[in-house]
Amino acid sequence: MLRKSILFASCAMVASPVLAEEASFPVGLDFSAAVVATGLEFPWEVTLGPDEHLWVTERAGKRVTRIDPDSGEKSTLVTIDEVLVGPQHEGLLGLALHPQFLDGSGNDFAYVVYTYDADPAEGETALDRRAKLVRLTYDEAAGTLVEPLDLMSGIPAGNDHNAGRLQFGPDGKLYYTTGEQGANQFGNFCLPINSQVLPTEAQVSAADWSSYSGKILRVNSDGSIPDDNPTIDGVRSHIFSYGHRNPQAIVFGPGGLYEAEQGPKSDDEINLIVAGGNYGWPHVSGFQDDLAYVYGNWSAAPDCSSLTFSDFEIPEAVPQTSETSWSHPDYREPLKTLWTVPNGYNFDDAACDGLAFICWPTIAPPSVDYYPADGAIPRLRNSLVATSLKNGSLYVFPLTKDGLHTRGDVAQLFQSENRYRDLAISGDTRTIYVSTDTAGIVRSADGNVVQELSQPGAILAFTYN
Ligand SMILES: [Ca+2]
Ligand SMILES: [Ca+2]
Ligand SMILES: [Ca+2]
Repeated sequence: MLRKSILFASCAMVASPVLAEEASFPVGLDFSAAVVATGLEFPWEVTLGPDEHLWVTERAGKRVTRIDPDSGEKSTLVTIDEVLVGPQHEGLLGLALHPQFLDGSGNDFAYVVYTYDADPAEGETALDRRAKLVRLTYDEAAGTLVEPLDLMSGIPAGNDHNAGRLQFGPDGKLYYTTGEQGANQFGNFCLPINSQVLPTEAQVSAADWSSYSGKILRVNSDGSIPDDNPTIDGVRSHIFSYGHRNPQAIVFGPGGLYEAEQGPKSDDEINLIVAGGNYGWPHVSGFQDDLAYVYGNWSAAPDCSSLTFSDFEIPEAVPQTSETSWSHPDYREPLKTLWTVPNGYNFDDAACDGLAFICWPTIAPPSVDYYPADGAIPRLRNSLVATSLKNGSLYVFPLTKDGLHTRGDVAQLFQSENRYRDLAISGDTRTIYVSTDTAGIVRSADGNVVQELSQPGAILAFTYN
């Protein structure tokens, strides 16, 4: 056994000033924690296959790795040289296994999303960053993924917020999330946010996917557009929903398709996704309440590149609009926000070691899973479980029976000094596997900024005793 025992806080209450009144219950769960595997290069997706093994993408390692969760034994199924790797957001991202994988029907396909340079001849100085959806075939006897087949390519990508989660729906369609590439902030502050931009009929006919930023796509397993996708603004495309920021997290559950989305300085969102829904970004963050957010459109400022970006002050040259000045017939509010704060909230906390973002009232959720109503762990039943990159924790969102709403308290579990990237639930529902980033910054339980992670590049297992 390669497992090592490690010490974790088994549970903690939510430390949010806004949710203080909701953070009242002790979870009282009895878990043990173990390290299943280490030495992974930014493990990104972890998914449990029908072979009872963990299928893991390594974002920076460009590999799909198969791990025996009991012994920790690893094998590389494929290394994809074409993958373009960056410090945080570029590389080998989502993975989904065909719903009939290894059932004898011949559909032994693994689907992956990754970033690549669409113009490699230009070399490193002129990266044309794009993303693609590729199908691989599993050769079980050889233990390899072979015969790569491009299903969609030329999808917008950048050096920030590429989302990239893949999930099969109960309808047999692939759901694929795309980010807004971190447009309108930091080094990309003069790039427009395209989350509200929709394709024309001519673009769809020409397989021009350049408007697929800040979207959730619904795709046939051969890459084509499903006949029953929504017609949005008169055009049917791969787009299932739009108006997203960085929608890295999706999962199906009793209410349909759930999504967790990373907000700007506040207001991460939990959404229930409907066909053709507009989720508001960048006009609205969280609820349409004009609290601690206005849309400052830097790209619309005259001579944007002469400006200096600030997260705290929007210059007069940058057009600003309030949330409530925007409306759209298909707008959908979130189920929940983490967290909404009042106007005047101090986002530039001097106590945060010059790394104010780590103290912002968000959790940065990169993945979400559904814990079944008949699962073994009573307190998690019929809940969404999201990972947090900033707080090294899982967050638990109980659902109403019909799954259409969240209810009651949000619990924070298993806090450690790690960035939790993705999770998977074991077949017996007693163990939650979590992948951790290889490097990065987190906030510890006592509120300090931590730059050295305790279990980097690992798969952790939290087992209910
Ligand atoms: Ca997963
Ligand atoms: Ca929204
Ligand atoms: Ca708001």
